[in-house]
Amino acid sequence: LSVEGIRRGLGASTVGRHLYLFGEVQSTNVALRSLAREGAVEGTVVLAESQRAGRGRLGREWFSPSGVNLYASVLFRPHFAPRQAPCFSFIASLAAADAVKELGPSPAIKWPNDLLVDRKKVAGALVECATRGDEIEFLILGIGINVNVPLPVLRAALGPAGVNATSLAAVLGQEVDRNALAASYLTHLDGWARRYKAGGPEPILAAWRERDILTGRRIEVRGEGGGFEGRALGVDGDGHLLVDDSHGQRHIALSEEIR
Ligand code: BT5
Repeated sequence: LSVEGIRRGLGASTVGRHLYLFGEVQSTNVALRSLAREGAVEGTVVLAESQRAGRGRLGREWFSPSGVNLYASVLFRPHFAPRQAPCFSFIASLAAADAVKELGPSPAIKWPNDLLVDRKKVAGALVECATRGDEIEFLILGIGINVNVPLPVLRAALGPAGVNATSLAAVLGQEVDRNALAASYLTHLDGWARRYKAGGPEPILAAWRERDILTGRRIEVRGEGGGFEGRALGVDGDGHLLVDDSHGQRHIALSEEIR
């Protein structure tokens, strides 16, 4: 990765105004959070070649080997209530989907923010918010994309979960230019953020629903208090997943794991 290489392909007005590229960090989300606390402007981006402690949702880990993938976090300072954050976060997977589609494969999105190619996960997004009272102080959208990591390495690192993961190089049968992919992702993210600003959640939700793989399917919901089976009905206006269980009871999933 190189800042010049990424800048060459970048066509964004806000995202990427400041671009930091690190060798190794604990987590790009954590590094960007420190910059945000020091007053970094909206659109500031942190990328790293590797992460010591890449984070997934719910305290899980994100496998982040060096020099082969993308780990990127982008800072937003939106003027909306914290309840709008989940829907806004959909722009990360939409932008990643656009960037991947330019390479060939047509990806699907699994709620809330997994990107799947051939039903296997190639990318995941993590949204983190800092709030002050009823307002968002800043919001960080982190994305990890498996780009050129060899499949055996990915599978060995993830254990049994590895069968559900893949990389772009594995899907395409050739290595992918990470600078070009990063530029494309950031450019699309900028576009989606502008669309959200102009039109609110609806255009985002409409695009997201087109790629959503869960709606209408039988699923298993796993939360802290146990799990249940049901049918996914789709997302509501807040970006939460609606599920009917086998007794016809309606549930609203906020952050649970779906299978
Ligand atoms: C996610 O979590 O999918 C969000 C991942 C976000 C990572 C980015 S990298 C840049 C930024 N900085 C960070 O520290 N994080 C963000 P979740 O839905 O919880 O998925 C995590 C689960 O996916 C793990 O429990 C594993 O089973 C699996 N997993 C871990 N690493 C993976 C990888 N590289 N590829 C595919 N699956 C993986």
